Amino acid sequence: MRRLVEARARHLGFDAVRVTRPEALSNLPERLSAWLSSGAQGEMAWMAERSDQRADPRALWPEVRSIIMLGMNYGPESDPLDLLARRERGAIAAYAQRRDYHEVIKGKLKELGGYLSAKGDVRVKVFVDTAPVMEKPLAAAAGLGWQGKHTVLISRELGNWLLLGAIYTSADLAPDAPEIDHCGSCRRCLDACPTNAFPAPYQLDARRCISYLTIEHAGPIPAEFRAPMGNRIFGCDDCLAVCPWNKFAETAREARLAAQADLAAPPLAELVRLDEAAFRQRFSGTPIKRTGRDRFLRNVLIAIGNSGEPGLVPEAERCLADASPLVRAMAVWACGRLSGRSACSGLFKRFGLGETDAQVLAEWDAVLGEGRTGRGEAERP
Ligand code: B12
Ligand code: SF4
Ligand code: SF4
Repeated sequence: MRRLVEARARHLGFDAVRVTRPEALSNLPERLSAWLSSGAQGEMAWMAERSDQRADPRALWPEVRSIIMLGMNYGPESDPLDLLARRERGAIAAYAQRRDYHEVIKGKLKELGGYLSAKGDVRVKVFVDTAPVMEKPLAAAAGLGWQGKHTVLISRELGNWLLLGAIYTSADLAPDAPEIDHCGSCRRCLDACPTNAFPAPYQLDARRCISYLTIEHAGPIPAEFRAPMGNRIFGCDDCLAVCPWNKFAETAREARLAAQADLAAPPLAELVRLDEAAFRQRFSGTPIKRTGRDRFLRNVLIAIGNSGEPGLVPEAERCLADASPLVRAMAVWACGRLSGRSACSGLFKRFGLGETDAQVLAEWDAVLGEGRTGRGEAERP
């Protein structure tokens, strides 16, 4: 049965397949609860909901006897770090420059699950990303790779450009041995992080991670992270890109995960002009649609503020009149960075005098100097 499943998985386009047992993860409840009680999950309240099920596959589904862990390679064609110097362009994380992997992998997991159930009295449940399942520790227990100091799963054969999926099954399948840690004394990923998001090796404080800030976080991005974001407008690949184990990585072989050329280095000047309809049309079927237009423009405006490009000043100024307070707030920041305080005094008279949103006014205050917007103490957020 195991051999058949493996062959079928490869035929479906998975690059790695291994098996573990639910009882293999004995230390997960403590590790997950330590992470949650430190608050590292930020606004991702769903990480704490059903945490008992997340940390123990049997609590999610008591029938589970074996867990098939699958990996699909999405190795980028060029080094993602190269794009960070092109400041008038937006840098989108490699996984998001292609079709939404949830759709691609879920379809294949269902096919594999169906194949398994057809072999006898076997029940299956398939998961990718969104269920309360800890895919990285499960994949490590199954020997697919190990969790590096950046916490992402690395395979000796494929590097760290791997997306994961899981099949819980009632079938008894022979488990694989877990992979051991091959990080050694290396700490390249920890040193590469632009926002110091690792309080210690193997631990990530999501609240400081650009991936979290640009995708999961809802409001204005805290000021201390805006400059380090550079031109990263959706996710971040820095800690992944520097890992030496990528020397074995190959480019994605699954055709549906091929990178889309127009997402490789999109001009910020183009992205900042997207309205709701154009945003939906441009990013339909990709992971980017998830943030919605306003949050995406928030990220683009931060990149514009970091660009140092005088040509982008009119674009940032136009957004001072945007209907979304979040976009207006980041437009104020971008104008402050590009044009400086005295130019912004004039802009405040044109765009800011009728402003009522507390977040936007706080950004004007930060650019013009406390109290320059004429608000009293009681009005400040
Ligand atoms: C929440 C989440 C995030 C959050 C938090 C990330 C995180 N590290 O937890 C944010 C939004 C920041 C994020 C970012 C990214 N994510 Co994400 N994310 C998830 C999600 C939904 C849950 C992860 C989770 O359970 N976190 C909770 C913490 C507690 O788990 P943990 O990292 O395993 O923590 C372990 C360590 O701290 C360890 N530990 C603690 N102390 C010690 C001490 C020692 C000595 C050791 C050895 C270990 C150790 O124990 C903990 C438990 O195992 C998974 C999908 C899923 N359902 O699993 C995808 C997932 C992890 N993400 C993925 C990806 C691709 C990314 C990004 C690369 C996207 C991008 N380019 O922007 C970045 C990578 C950032 C990074 N360095 O992690 C992939 C990773 C694939 C892989 N090869 O591992 C996943 C698996 C999605 C998928 N289906 O493919 N993500
Ligand atoms: S994804 Fe970027 S910000 Fe997040 S931990 Fe890695 S390097 Fe740091
Ligand atoms: S960069 Fe070095 S420390 Fe970080 S995950 Fe890769 S091997 Fe481990």
